[in-house]
Amino acid sequence: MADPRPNILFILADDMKAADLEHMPKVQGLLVEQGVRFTRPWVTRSLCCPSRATILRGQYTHNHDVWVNVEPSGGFWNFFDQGHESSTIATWLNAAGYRTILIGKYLNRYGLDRNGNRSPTTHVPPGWDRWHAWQGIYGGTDASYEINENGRIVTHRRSEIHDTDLHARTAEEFIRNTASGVPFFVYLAPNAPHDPAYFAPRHANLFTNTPLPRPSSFNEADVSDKPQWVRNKPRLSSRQVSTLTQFYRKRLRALQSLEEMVERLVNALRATGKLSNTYIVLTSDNGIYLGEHRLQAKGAAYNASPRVPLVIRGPGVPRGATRSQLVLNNDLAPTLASWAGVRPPGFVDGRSLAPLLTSSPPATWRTAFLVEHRRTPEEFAYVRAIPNYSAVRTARYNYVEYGTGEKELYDLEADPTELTNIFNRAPQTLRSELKARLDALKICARAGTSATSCKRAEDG
Ligand SMILES: [Ca+2]
Ligand SMILES: [Ca+2]
Repeated sequence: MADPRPNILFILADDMKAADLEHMPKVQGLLVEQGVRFTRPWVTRSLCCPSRATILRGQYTHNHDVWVNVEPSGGFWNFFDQGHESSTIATWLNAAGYRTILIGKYLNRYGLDRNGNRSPTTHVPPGWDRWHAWQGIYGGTDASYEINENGRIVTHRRSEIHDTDLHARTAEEFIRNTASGVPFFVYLAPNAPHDPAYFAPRHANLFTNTPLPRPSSFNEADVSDKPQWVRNKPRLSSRQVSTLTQFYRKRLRALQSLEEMVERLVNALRATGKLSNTYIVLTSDNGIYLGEHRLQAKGAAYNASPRVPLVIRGPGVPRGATRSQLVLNNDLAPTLASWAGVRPPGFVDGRSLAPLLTSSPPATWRTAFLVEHRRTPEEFAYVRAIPNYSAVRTARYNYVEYGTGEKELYDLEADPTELTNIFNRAPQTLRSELKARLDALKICARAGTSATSCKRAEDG
């Protein structure tokens, strides 16, 4: 008998900004207008590998303990050594009868040895029926990339097929070849638009004059309110702005392949009669700074890096709606689990978004969440430059405590681009309230302690 449970197509871009959606008309027509767009989606650690560990397990970083992209404090081997692969969204759904596939990026440094040297691997983690994961960093070199295709390492030349196009083909074949009545889960994680933002030759002439966005925080003129690590940064030079502009245009070109992939997969779902019973999610593992507050790259607490896009369409989801609740990458695994009728393990910190995808969402929702950062000596310079911090965000405030003792507080209603740190003039009651929320959140659900659950700490 046919299984009535819905299919899940989960698309995870790499370093995509929420504002990039404005340049993606196919995604607008096929996903945004057909479903719910979240206006306040965040990641709780804005760096690739930690965020992907969170997406796979539904936990805050301090609870999965994969802090960075590189071993020993992060990376694939850290996730592997902790045994995390034995319980992920893939194992939960697979055990419940879902047919599963991962396509694209798994975890940073998968396909490298523990010293970071190239070491192609045929390892396929539990829970995945089919496996098409890149080897190494950024999926390869300018000339080629290697993919572990179900235990066989295959080299593809970029001159023959762009990586996102290959992923689209793999996903389409999987969708078409999975028998009707067998629910499937596609975890589709293209490189786009991550640096170096490889794009297909057919998109080379697009966006040649598109200007770099310049929000009011762009190249912030006065950083005297900011902590030392930001004050140390000079204003961006015209040469740097030019480089960022070129990078921005390359990113938009790379995202055109993602646009076409979405269209191709929606068409395949429609042609096979599966579209009406498939949830499609589009999000990113983190955002990025393209000059905001003089910054580039990611990892800091200012909004452009922890803010991501999040769009969901599917059975029963209202069309063309928006939701402004605070939603997190922690919530993705429990949401997918709830669609599959699976109860997630007790270690999960996030909560299912399913109640927000009805026409009458609940009146109460989390009122705060944690954004966290630890630097380690082995990490990239842009990560090392940011002192350790823990931050609490509410609908109105962003409060950051650094390991240096420095503090920041932004009133997001009065100052949505975080230009003026008001910590020193904020009322003591507000400071105390935010500090109490932060203190509870930064240890929430810590194993082996009596710390309160993260859900409770978020609800306040
Ligand atoms: Ca990323
Ligand atoms: Ca300022």
